[in-house]
Amino acid sequence: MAEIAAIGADRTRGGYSRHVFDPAERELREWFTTSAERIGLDVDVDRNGNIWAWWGAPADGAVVTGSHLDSVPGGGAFDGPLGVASALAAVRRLRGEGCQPRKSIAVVAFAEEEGGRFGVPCLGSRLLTGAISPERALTLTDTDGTTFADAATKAGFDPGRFGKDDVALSRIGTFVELHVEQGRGLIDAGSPIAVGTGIDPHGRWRLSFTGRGDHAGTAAVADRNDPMIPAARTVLAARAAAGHGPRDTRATVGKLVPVPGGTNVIPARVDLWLDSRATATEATREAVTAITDAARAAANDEGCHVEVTEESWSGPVSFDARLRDRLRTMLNEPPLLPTGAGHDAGVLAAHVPTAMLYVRNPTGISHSPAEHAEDDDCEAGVDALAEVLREVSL
Ligand code: HGY
Ligand code: MN
Ligand code: MN
Ligand code: MN
Repeated sequence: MAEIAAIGADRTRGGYSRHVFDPAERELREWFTTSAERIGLDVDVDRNGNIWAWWGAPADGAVVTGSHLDSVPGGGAFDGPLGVASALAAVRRLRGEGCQPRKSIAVVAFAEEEGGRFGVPCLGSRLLTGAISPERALTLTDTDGTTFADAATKAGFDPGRFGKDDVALSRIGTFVELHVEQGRGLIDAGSPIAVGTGIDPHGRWRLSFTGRGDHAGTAAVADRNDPMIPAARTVLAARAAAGHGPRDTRATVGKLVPVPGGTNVIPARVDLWLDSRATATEATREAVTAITDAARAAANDEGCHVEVTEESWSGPVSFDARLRDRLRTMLNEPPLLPTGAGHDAGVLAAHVPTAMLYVRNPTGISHSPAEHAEDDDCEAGVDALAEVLREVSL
């Protein structure tokens, strides 16, 4: 992890900003390729921008491990890269021990897991599995208006080849993702590692409020149609729809963009993005309905209009019970951990036997520079992953 500590450091927001095909992420891709080749793996980039490092010929039924290299804006150092670095370290250890796996082993880094640039999470694994159409993916745009197609072309990919990759998918016999924990479960359990049970359903919605832009100093309030007002009421409605416990319904507005965005300008439009999650689909959907109903009522009160668009949905995930229990047995019964955080493992779980390992985060905070993992807990994660790869590849 130290080797990449300077890549994508965000001087203005703190933490790291590493987004698909941007300079920082491309530097991380180079780090991954160099590190993998240094331990004797063969690196291959698939048509959807995911990078694969192979120990043994790419063959069906391989044991695959890995995670992602990209981050949220101003994110922590461990979310994603810890899984990739631990996978490389585990493979290096097994090779150093002279391990002779019967199945090929691959380390993968999936593209745009956070959706930090183009808005849809797990874009690389969704493209691989067909969970998103290439048509929709290629037209996604970033805040500069650059399309995913243009960014991919600039990075040397052929947009015409993006899409479901049955060959790559058939090669995955088992997928195990190691990830820093994004919560307090392992702090409370007093354990360095845990085995994942599943992922809460969650989605992202874009709400665009349109009103009438005007001058902040001359437009009387009585005459205003200010989209910031219904946007602000929607933020409060999100909090009102959420529960307060760690496994209750969650609703978050982390991104709100007034247009044009001048201090002395009543915005013409305000876009906000809602992230909602719960342990059950119904609860998530109920929260979103309550929030969008409140948004429409607030827009109406202010003489504004609101357009609601579902940008992504990830249904509830339960990891393969047999594989989960097999990992638990071989790792001396570490705690089991549900999570509200999405992962590429959540996308793959619908297609191949999938498991997750978590490493303790002593702050319990993630998607923030405060995210952390201690060296000896990271070591425990590599020990566990090496054990799993050794067992599952025999
Ligand atoms: O948003 C998430 O849950 C994940 O970090 N992509
Ligand atoms: Mn994340
Ligand atoms: Mn992650
Ligand atoms: Mn003026």
